[in-house]
Amino acid sequence: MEDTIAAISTPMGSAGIGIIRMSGEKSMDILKQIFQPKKKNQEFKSHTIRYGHIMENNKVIDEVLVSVMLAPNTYTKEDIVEINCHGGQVIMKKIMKILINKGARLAEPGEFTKRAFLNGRLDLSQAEAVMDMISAKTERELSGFAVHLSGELRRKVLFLREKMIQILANIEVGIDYPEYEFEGLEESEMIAGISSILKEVEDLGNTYENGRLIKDGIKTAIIGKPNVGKSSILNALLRANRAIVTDIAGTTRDTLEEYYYLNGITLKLIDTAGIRESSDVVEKIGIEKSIQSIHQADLLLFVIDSSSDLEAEDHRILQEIKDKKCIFILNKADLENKITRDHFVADYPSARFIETSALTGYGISCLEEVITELFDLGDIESSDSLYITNLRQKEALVHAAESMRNVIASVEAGLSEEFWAIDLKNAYLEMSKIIGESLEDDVVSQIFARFCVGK
Ligand SMILES: Nc1nc2c(ncn2[C@@H]2O[C@H](COP(=O)(O)OP(=O)(O)O)[C@@H](O)[C@H]2O)c(=O)[nH]1
Ligand SMILES: [Mg+2]
Repeated sequence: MEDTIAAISTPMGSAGIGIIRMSGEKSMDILKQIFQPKKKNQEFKSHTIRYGHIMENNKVIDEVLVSVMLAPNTYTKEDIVEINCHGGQVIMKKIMKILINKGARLAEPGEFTKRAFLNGRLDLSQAEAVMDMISAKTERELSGFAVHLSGELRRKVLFLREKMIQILANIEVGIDYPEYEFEGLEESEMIAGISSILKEVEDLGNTYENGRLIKDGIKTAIIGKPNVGKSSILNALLRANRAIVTDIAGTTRDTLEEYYYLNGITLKLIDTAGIRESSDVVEKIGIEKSIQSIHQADLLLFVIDSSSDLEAEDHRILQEIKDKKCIFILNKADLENKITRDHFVADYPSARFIETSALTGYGISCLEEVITELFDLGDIESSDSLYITNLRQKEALVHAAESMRNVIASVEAGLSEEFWAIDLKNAYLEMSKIIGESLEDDVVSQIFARFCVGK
């Protein structure tokens, strides 16, 4: 952390402005060596912007604006200098080279935010929210991360931890001063206290499912036998000719994935190879992948050609999709129909049925309505509630809940208080991991390594 780090913080390419950022003790020193302000003989005041030129060997490299932010009120809590230069790749790389010649080091991915975390300006849940906000794909996703960034998750974790500590303190008194006739918590009070915390921990953990759907998208596999119109449905939803459509069965041989944004929700649409018996090696692998997609999907769009009778392949797929959230799409509604929902309702009473024609676009908006209804994740305005979006946080909550269940089991089994305390401390540590306390250094490094350079 003693190094002064530098990175290009804006995307590489051609843009009006590019920003190069520097953080660390030597930032000001380096700046003074390379920057010639228009108004000379003026002190650099914190949180001000100066106009001038970046110079090398008395030659002007670029005309720039420089923001100076002195420790400790900065993003990293260190001295930060931001150079707003012209946004060309050559210029930005040139200035970076000069900074490095003067003693700065190229920042690692996420290193500015890592410093913000290590210097105590952000907790880990907030640091993760910073990166998530940068990669957010929908407004709803964004608002969820904004809640994390504001420290809401941190406050919740601290609140639950505090409750654990109070109970722990009661247990420890009993352990440390057994000679006192200390009136600790009754066992029933103890169980009630832990149970209520446990409930909150579990509730928070359960928000992961929605959080995951919002963040990663609803995995939606379009399945069916060959030639029923799966790829055509994908194209109709995307309003683009993304997948190849022909009347030759077996055209789609590999799965194809596309993100699709619908009323604030994100679908990860997966077009699959039609499921049938095949001797073609490549097609066979594709079909294997289709079956896998069925099992991994959050939602299935089962496409049926309503103009022809059901075949063995349809029945095979019907077997695979039991217990899955599924919309039956009766496609080719523009042709004379042979199959209607009546063929399925008896066996799939909770399934949804939609008639479509991928050819004419009939029924597509109805399909979109049903998908929106099925995944009612709340509208954007009301989505400022707290939910967990990453697996790391979810796992910590699951472990904390496990430990608390162990405490309850120990109390009920009449084990001594030492056992209660061990598990409760463990639950406390797991909660701490969410905000980045009691995490090992290499785990922290791994988390930040996923960030982008310059943030
Ligand atoms: N009449 C009619 N033909 C369709 C419809 N949807 C797809 N098709 C045709 O059916 C054939 C197979 O379509 P495709 O999307 O490749 O099916 P896939 O094998 O399930 O992906 C193509 O010739 C499409 O033009 C539809 O709604 N009505
Ligand atoms: Mg296809």
